[in-house]
Amino acid sequence: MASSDPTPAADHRPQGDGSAPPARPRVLSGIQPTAGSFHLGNYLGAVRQWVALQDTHDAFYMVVDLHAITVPQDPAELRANTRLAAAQLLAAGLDPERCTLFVQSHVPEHAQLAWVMNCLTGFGEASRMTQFKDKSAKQGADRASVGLFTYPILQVADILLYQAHEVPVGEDQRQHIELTRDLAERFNSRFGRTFTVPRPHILKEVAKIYDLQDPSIKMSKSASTPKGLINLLDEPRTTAKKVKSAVTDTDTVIRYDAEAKPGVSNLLTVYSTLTGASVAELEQKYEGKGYGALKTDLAEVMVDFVTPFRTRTQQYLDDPETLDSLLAKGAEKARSVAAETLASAYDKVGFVPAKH
Ligand code: ATP
Ligand code: LTN
Repeated sequence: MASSDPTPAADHRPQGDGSAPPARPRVLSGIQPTAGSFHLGNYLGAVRQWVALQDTHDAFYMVVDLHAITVPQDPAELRANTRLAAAQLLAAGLDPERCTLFVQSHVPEHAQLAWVMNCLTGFGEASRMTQFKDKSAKQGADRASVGLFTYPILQVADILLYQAHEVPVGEDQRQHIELTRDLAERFNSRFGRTFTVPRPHILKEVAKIYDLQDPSIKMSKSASTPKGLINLLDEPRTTAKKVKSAVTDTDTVIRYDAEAKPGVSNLLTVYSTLTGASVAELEQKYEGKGYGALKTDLAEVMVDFVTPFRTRTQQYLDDPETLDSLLAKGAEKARSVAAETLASAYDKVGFVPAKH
C-alpha cells in the first residue's frame, strides 16, 4: 500500500483534444551511482517498486550522476559505477521496452531547469533540508560543496521536467518530494500553470529497511560496520552469513513488533517482501521455533534472490556496447519530454526564445 497522501497529483500539463485514450500516470525516480552494489534497502525501498510500476505507469528512471558529484568522486569509478547501476536496474527487472531508463547527465535539461529552480528557492528553505545537514555534518560543513547544498533543487528539476505524478522513493526522500511540490506550486502560481505537482509513492512496509546489526538505524552504505549491510552483489555465502548473524533480542518469540522487537521485525519484513508470504503467515510458520530457524530459511531466500541477480548484472556488464546503446535510446526518449517542459518554463520566466 502506498502511503496515503492528502493531496492528489495535480496535472498541469497541456490537455489534448480529448480524443486520445487516457494516458497512464507518470512516475519518475532516480538512484545514485555512488556505491558499487545496490543494498537491500535500495532494492526493497525503491527499485522493487520501480519494476512493478512499469506495468501500470509511464515510467522514467535514471541514474543520477549529476547528483553523485555533489561529493567528491573518482572519475573512473564514477563511470564504472554509472554503468554498474544501470546494469543492476536491468537485472532487477527494468525493461527498456516498458520504461525509459537513462543517465541524468545525458539530458542537459536537468541542469538547465535546476538553475531556474535555484532562483526560486529561499536560502532558508534549502537550509532546512535534513539530508544536506546530515551529509555536510559528516564531511565537515566547510568541505561540503555548494552542489551538495542545492542537491534537492536538482532533484526538484528531475521530477518536474517529466511532469511526474508520482515519485517512488524510500521514506528518507519525503522531504525532497515536499520541496518539489512547494516549488511546483510556487512556479505555477507566479508564472502560470506549467508543472504537475507530484506526490510521493512510499510503501509503508518497506519504506525503511534497517541495519542487520543495529536495527535502530536504516540500512545504508555508509553504515559503521559492513556486517549489517546486505549488498546485492556480495558473494551469496557472505550474504547468508550476514543474515545468520543478524541481531535479534534475548526473547525467542517470532513476532512482528517494530518497537519492542526491531531486529526480528526487520527480518520478517524482508522475508515477507521477498517471498510474498504475509507477516502473519510467517509468524504462524515459526511459532514455537527459534530465531535460528527463521534466519536459516531467510538466508536461503536471500541466496536464491541474489544469485541470479548477480549473474544477470554481470551479463549486462560484459556487453558495454549494448548497455550504452540502451542508455542512449533512453536518453533520447527522456530528452523529448524534458526539452518540451524546459522550453515552456523558459518561456514563462521571460527568456527570449533562441532562434534555430
Ligand atoms: P545510503 O543511505 O546507503 O547512502 P542512499 O539513500 O544514499 O543510500 P540512494 O541511491 O540515494 O541511496 O537511494 C536510492 C533509493 O533507496 C532511495 O529511494 C532511498 O529512499 C532508498 N533507500 C535507501 N536506503 C534505504 C533503506 N534502508 N530502506 C528503504 N529504502 C532505502
Ligand atoms: N535524492 C535521491 C535520488 C534522486 C531522485 C531524483 C529520486 C535524484 N533525483 C528524482 C527520485 C526522483 C536519493 O538520494 N535517493
